[in-house]
Amino acid sequence: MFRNSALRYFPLFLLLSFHALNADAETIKLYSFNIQIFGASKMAKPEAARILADIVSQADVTAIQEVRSRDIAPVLEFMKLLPPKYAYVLGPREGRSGSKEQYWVIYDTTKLRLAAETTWADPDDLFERNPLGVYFQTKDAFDFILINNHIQPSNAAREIAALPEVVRYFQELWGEPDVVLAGDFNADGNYYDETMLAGVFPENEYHSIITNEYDTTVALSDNTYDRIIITASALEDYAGACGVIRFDELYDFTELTIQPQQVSDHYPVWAEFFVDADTD
Ligand SMILES: [Ca+2]
Ligand SMILES: [Ca+2]
Ligand SMILES: [Ca+2]
Ligand SMILES: [Ca+2]
Repeated sequence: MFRNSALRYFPLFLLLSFHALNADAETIKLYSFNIQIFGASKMAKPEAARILADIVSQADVTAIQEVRSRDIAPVLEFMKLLPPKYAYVLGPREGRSGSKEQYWVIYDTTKLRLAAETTWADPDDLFERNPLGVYFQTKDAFDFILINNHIQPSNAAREIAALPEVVRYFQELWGEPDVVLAGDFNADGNYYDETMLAGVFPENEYHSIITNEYDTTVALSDNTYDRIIITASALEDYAGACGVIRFDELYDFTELTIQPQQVSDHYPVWAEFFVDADTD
């Protein structure tokens, strides 16, 4: 009896854990990184630029926040530090004041095809920096929308509460349910009560990958400003691996003339996705 039922459940167990056990299953690595006031002065620190480029070169796609430059030259200069397989999407200059920021998405063209990109029009002016949506297709089944945000700290509760509307907009626009929300949500500390996220992104519709216990700041303070949140349909695509990249520990700063804070005040956050598990 026992033997029979054990046998009956064995194939189901194998099926469910196939991807988790198969280290060879092809995946893509997605990063989100606030690179803190990116422009000519950051590029004038070659050590900082080189570390940023080294980090981005290890991802298949990186959602970058805080490009702050009137001129595209620093962006073009940075791209030259990357292998030529990388291309990018640069959003429009966003912001209510004179201080403008652009979203930047850098992706590996051998892994991802850019299907569409556009900025949320924000008809009620809810966002300081209107989120950028980018629709990607992998060579295999997985296709998804990446939404890049940099939430305004002083208005975090209102902007974060509006994100599900942005998700639905892009889902309908491109007929694609899989959404990866990534960026600097400023969703912790004095800006935001992180326990509110569970209400904005309920478990039956969303899955939080970078959860409240992660520290995404280089400073000694412990805050989960940077987040990756996916829609429920993308849970089948999530490979279960995620984290924070502690570049202050990965690179030997005692050998350098800069401090980790001159690279950025944020750590990158990352998540890995299967390319062949997508059913929608
Ligand atoms: Ca899909
Ligand atoms: Ca936290
Ligand atoms: Ca910290
Ligand atoms: Ca899916």
